[in-house]
Amino acid sequence: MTTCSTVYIGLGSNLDNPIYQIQQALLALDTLPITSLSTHSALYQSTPLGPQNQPDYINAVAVLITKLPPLILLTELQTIENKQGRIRHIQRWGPRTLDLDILLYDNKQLQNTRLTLPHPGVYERAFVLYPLCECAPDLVLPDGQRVYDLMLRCSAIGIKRLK
Ligand code: ROI
Repeated sequence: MTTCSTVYIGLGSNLDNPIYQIQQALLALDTLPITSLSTHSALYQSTPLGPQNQPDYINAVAVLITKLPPLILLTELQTIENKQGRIRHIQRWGPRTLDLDILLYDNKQLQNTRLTLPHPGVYERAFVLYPLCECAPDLVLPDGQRVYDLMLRCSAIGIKRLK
């Protein structure tokens, strides 16, 4: 018998109607096998991290309850990204139609060529921490840090919660 895991997914888009892309991705997450979408944050608009000559991003965080193991879940997320027209470019940190990152998978710590858990962005990126804290303000990372404290320490400049 496999037990259920709680997984936090970071969503991001800055191409081809980003709000629509995020809404479609939330619907797609809810249809994954042996998985349910527990909740999700509001949508946030954020200035790009990386090259500035690209549109603002729309970001959100979703909480999944799943029996899919991490690497199977990762493959499922990549399938959703590809279906929503993601093209992988050579430019590092360039614009994208849809990015789905596994931020946290229970308290797992993992480092291999395909996946690093927790996602490094969880420690410092406002566009991850603000929506994450909305979903789980009491969440504690595997190293004992509270996401709420990390959020307070990072600047809110360039990030706006959408109504
Ligand atoms: N910048 C913002 N604001 N939001 C993102 O989701 C995002 N994703 C990325 C890079 C290019 C690093 N910058 C981003 O992959």
